[in-house]
Amino acid sequence: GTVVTHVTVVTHVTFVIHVTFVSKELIMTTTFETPVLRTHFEKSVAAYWNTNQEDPVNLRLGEVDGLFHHHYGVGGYDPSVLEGPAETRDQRIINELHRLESAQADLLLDHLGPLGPDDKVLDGGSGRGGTSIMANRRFGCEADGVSISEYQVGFANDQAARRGVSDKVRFHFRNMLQTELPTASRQAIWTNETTMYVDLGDLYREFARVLDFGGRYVCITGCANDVTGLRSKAVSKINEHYTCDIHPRSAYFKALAENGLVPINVVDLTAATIPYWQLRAKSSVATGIEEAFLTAYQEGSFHYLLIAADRA
Ligand code: GPP
Ligand code: MG
Repeated sequence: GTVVTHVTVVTHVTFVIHVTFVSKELIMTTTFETPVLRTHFEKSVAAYWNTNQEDPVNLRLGEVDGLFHHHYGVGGYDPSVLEGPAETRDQRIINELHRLESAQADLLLDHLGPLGPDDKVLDGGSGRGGTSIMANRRFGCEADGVSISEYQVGFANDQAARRGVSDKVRFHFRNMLQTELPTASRQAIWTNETTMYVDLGDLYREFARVLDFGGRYVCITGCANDVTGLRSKAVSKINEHYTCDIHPRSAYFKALAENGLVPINVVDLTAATIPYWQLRAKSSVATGIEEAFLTAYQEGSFHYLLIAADRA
């Protein structure tokens, strides 16, 4: 048959119906143009990050050297920051917290490489851009970050512009469950404390699509302990505080395996992150969630984990 006519009907801006007449038959195909924010949950997560713009715990740390993070820290802190002249004590603690957060991002990148200037990476839930900027600085690679917060995307692109790396580091208002990046186009992907906002099956299906064969995925996350009965009171407090939904440890390995992502390294960072929370609890930028993290980690209901996996 021959195509007689072709009509495009746009309804509600969420999907497009193509109506094609072939001979006398009517053929209708529906192309879903999924919006970035699809569910009530995603809308409330985006609202949290769009309105949380005066957050000294992240802004004051970022101002130390212009790397703005939305994750926690690893490694022992220097106890001398708590002593010495009172008038500079606050800034010494801020500097030290920032050093531990940057050490966490460096550790993530250690598991991501080796990468070079011809490689392309994806930052799933890129926040204010810190880890992407560090990846480009270390490897010279191209980095695309996606976030469902338009405020964060704007902030992160501004940081890339200030550093003169906008040609290689770009942030997009997109959902990491639907990145719009070409299939097999990335040599590496990471999520730095962002997987508690999404369904892991949906996430790893998309990452398996976008990752090149042999590409590396690195995840740093907090997860609930299957062995001790999952969600404790302290873990529930963390979920409530951040509007997130912490997954059990087992859910990661199940979703990775189901999507051709094969773990090569699993590092339990729980002991390494406790000093960060102890110092943060003593700082002027404590937010009130410190005790819940310390309780959850110390009682063993919650782990801070790094998982590295290869796309097979
Ligand atoms: C830190 O972001 C990370 C999250 C909110 C995700 C939850 C992480 C878990 C391990 C459960 P942030 O740096 O914006 O947090 P804060 O403002 O408290 O420093
Ligand atoms: Mg923070």
